[in-house]
Amino acid sequence: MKEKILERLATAVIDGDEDEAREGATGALQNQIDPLEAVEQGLSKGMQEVGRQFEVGDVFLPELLMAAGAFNSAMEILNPEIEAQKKNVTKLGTVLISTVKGDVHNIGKNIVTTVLDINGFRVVDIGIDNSPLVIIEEAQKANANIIALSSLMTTTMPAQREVIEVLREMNLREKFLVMVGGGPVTREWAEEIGADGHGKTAIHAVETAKRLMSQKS
Ligand code: B12
Repeated sequence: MKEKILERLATAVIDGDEDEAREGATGALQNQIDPLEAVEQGLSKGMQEVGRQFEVGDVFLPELLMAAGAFNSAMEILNPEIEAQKKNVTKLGTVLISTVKGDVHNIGKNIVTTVLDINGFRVVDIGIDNSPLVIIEEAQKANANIIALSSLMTTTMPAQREVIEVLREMNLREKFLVMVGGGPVTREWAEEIGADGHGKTAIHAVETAKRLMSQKS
């Protein structure tokens, strides 16, 4: 049953079918499937497949947009349930999150924001396509402990490095922990650019953020 529902969610994203995605999400909740599992094992699996089809030229931009629409329709139903898992703990720290300059992908960043939030972090999400200076200014305004940078394209990964370089130039590198993530981002990349941590998934982002905060104190 569970496998069927997760597959239904994946297929709804692949087909870019918003109604089907909403129904699949409702079905997941009715069957007590953990909403985060529905995201990671259902919707995201479908999105990976759409990405693969796009890469080999089987689908084009309109299909990506439709897939994103279906993904977000399901999220509207799953989000309240994800947020209901919110733990009433003292805030663990503040995270300023942004997708980097030149990059408009926000689905993964939004999930990371929600999952950090329900796990006790105060999260300030400044959206997409922000320059290093804007990210750093906003991090200062928010009094952030961690700057989290999302990048979905190999072409925008260098913008993560740029944020770290500008922090150094402004003598602010010690003030913020920097965590990077997004599809093509690896541990090796994080080490190469001198980030403090990285995460492959939203759950991993929470583990990394907690580890960074505990190392700090
Ligand atoms: C949906 C999508 C779009 C949508 C985005 C809609 C939206 N609102 O976000 C639209 C249609 C707008 C789009 C546009 C483009 N896209 Co696009 N897109 C995708 C697709 C299919 C899925 C991305 C996604 O949402 N995944 C689902 C989420 C849940 O996963 P995720 O983002 O990876 O996030 C998870 C983790 O990575 C992690 N995470 C994410 N961020 C962070 C941050 C931190 C700090 C941490 C710790 C963790 C973390 O946690 C998340 C949850 O577990 C990918 C394919 C792929 N394999 O990723 C291509 C892809 C990213 N796109 C691609 C391209 C080329 C483009 C365009 C240039 C196409 C064009 N010709 O215009 C434009 C770029 C516009 C721009 N300037 O940014 C390429 C990039 C290739 C490259 N160079 O690397 C990809 C890889 C497709 C491909 N295989 O070719 N795209």
